[in-house]
Amino acid sequence: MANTTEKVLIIGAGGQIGIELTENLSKIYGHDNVIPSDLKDNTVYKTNPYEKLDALDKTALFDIVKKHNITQVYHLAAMLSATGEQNPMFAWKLNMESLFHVLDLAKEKHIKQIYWPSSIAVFGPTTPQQNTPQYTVMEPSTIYGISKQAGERWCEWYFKKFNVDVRSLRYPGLIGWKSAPGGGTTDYAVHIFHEALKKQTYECFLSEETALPMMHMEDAIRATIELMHSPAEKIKIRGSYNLAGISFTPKQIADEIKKHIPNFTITYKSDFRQAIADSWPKSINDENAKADWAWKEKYDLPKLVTNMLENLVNYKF
Ligand code: NAD
Ligand code: AKB
Repeated sequence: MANTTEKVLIIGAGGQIGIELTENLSKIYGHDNVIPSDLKDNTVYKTNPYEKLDALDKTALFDIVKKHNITQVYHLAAMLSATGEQNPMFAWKLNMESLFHVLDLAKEKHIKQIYWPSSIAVFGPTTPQQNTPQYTVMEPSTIYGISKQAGERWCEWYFKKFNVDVRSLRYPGLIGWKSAPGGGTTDYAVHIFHEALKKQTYECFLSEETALPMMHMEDAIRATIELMHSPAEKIKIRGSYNLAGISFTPKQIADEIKKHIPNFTITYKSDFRQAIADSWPKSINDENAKADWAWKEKYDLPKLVTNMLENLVNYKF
């Protein structure tokens, strides 16, 4: 589907999601029409026009939007749950101020559409942990979760007040083989595959029974693009949609890996990320996404493990 009227800016395109999202959006809109940007120097993109951008620099962001006649922004830059707890004030600043800059671009009619990801981190220890509903108690206990919850409220407010077409998903932990994770609590579920292939053993920073919602990156990217391509009238939630994926524990993923690598072993040594994981849902209810824009995931745990191992065997970061 080549659509040359759209020009897409991706902020935080050098990260775990950005790399795969840029690749997929480039297939849809063409490489020239998808502009990856990041704080980092470009070491990834050969055929897209790349911009080095600090998402906190509103003037630079505005200049890039004008220079490329941007119509849509996917705003991914953020500090995640584990790194956010190490640097709470900066995590709050980055996660909130950069979102305001992007929301204001749409309010001032410089761009037409925004995608901004939220997270299961919006939930907290007082939230029901099984089959967590879309609407429930939300008292997040990390700065990351607090910033995502506040961000959701701001997105809905900009939609209601200024008709800003902003769309969002509460991603679970994302697992992909094309890019490395960047400082989250769910990162173990990516690291485990690399270590299983390299050393046949992995020391997990969460305990063996810590269930968390997770999702294959391919499903997450497809959900993002399907949400963004849905007619506006189907998008009933302008805060952020629950997205369920697959729920499993470190022990369950290790057992699944052992079916492919029989001598794989796992040990457990919880660190500060255990408390974060314990405050999050164990499984998510995403019936609103299913009902409103026909969401359906493809990956279960066996399929995810097979796909990760098959692809990572020959992959070098
Ligand atoms: P990541 O840490 O891998 O990537 C973030 C990117 O943003 C990095 O390349 C970083 O260099 C860039 N960045 C940081 N500060 C910047 C700044 N000031 N200006 C421009 N770029 C900057 O993160 P990710 O996993 O790709 O996550 C992307 C988004 O998705 C985040 O908002 C995150 O909260 C959300 N999310 C991710 C997951 C997950 O499991 N990966 C789950 C839920 C939500
Ligand atoms: C993290 O662990 O911080 C992220 C997330 C679930 O938002 N992967």
